[in-house]
Amino acid sequence: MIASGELKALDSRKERHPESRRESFGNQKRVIRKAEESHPGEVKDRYCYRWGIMDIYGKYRPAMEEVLQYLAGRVEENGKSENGEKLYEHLSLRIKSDESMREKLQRKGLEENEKNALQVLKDAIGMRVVCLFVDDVYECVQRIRNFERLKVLEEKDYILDAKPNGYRSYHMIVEVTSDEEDVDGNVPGHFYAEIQLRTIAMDTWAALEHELKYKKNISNQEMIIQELHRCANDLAACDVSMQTLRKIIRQIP
Ligand code: 0O2
Repeated sequence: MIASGELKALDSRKERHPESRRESFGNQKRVIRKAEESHPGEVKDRYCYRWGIMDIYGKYRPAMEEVLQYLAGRVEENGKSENGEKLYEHLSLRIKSDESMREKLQRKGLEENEKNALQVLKDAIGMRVVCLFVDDVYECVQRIRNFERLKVLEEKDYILDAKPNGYRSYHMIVEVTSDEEDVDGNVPGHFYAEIQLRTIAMDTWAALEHELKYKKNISNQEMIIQELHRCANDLAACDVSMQTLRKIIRQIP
């Protein structure tokens, strides 16, 4: 991950030349290229819009970032239970990288353009809400359904109905309105986001499985798949136990 010191250095280069974008553009490109070599993908995604280089989201990137911040802000504002306890442990936010979005469009046989990236696929904007307990996941889902500017288009409960590999999570595809124009020229614009909600245990499993999925030349695939499935079930059993413990502790006068 790119260090914050390096980001500051890159930012300050732009601040030093605020009115001379054209003159310093060649130099900026060199700086980006150099930073890209050490942090593939990250720098380009962060700077290409700000520095005038378009990625697949074109001019819509600022609106996407605003939508993402709006979602995070609403979850933070609504993130306490009635007895004042935090409903979630942490949030993670991302705009799908230019590279991943292009790869996904290709995989789905779709042309690489703004409309397909922003409207046909609906997960360019993504927020993950990671909770301590399963009940809290459902409480967060309930609260999100009532957010202003937001319409729920689709919900998938992979907690109740885990994927065959053991993946558990609650997914919502939502439409969020923005003051900014969308890819169809509508103002207010319509943007789409995927919200994933899960417990820490589910999140840990997904992160490990994601890591292993990309390891090549695994000789004993069948055993690995079975073990991953077993781990997912063990973690799910832990989630149930923890939930029960909390209930018992809360009942103690
Ligand atoms: P990334 O990099 O996380 O964004 P689709 O979105 O069309 O590919 P589908 O079936 O419509 O697939 O969506 P689904 O099942 O709701 O899954 C979408 C996202 O959930 C994935 O996004 C993953 O983030 C996560 N996910 C789903 N299944 C698994 C799984 O088995 N293991 C792990 N680790 N994550 C999973 P992306 O676009 O694949 O990736």
